[in-house]
Amino acid sequence: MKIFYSPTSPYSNKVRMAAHYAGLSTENVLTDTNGNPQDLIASNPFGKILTLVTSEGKAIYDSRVIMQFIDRETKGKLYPRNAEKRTDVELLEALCDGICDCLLAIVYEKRFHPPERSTSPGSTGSGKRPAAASTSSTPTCRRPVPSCMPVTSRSRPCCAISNFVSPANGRRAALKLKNWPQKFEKFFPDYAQFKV
Ligand SMILES: N[C@@H](CCC(=O)N[C@@H](CS)C(=O)NCC(=O)O)C(=O)O
Repeated sequence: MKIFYSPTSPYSNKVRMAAHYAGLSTENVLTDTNGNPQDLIASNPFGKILTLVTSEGKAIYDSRVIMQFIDRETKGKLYPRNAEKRTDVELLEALCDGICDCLLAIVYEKRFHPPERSTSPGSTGSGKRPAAASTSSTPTCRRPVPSCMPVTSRSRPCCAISNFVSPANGRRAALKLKNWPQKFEKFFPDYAQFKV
């Protein structure tokens, strides 16, 4: 099983940590999407990472689809069996992914648009949404339990962006999230391997 990844991609890190946690062995192919790599584009029409290719050659893309695939492959090692708890974890994952989508949109806008065409981050929809999302009432994990692993390690960007968009909200979020990585590491001791 092969995965195209980049260490700086939050979706890549989510899936790579999940695969590691669930004990699914993968061949990891470091990929730079800027170079339009043909083997990636042949597997994912969006040319995005993370993309997984099974040993049978079936390409699977979008990190959330891959997460569900890994869960099935490992007989339910990632998500809770209880339907209500599972929905809560999937919602939390969607929330974190949504925050990452907004952050990426801001990064890409800064990277690829000349200043005169850029809108100020924070004044746009995607600039405001991560801050709102970070204080959302969506069910959240109160403890860093393993079933929350796919999403919890990505709380830090949420804190960073809300600080960027609104310093007052950001400080509150930062205080709440400050100790989260250490707590997370207790449940996922190999976290250090995935830090950029
Ligand atoms: N919804 C997708 C998002 C994937 C995504 O946006 N990946 C970024 C890297 S973090 C990417 O490949 N960007 C390159 C591009 O858009 O060309 C997922 O969850 O897999």
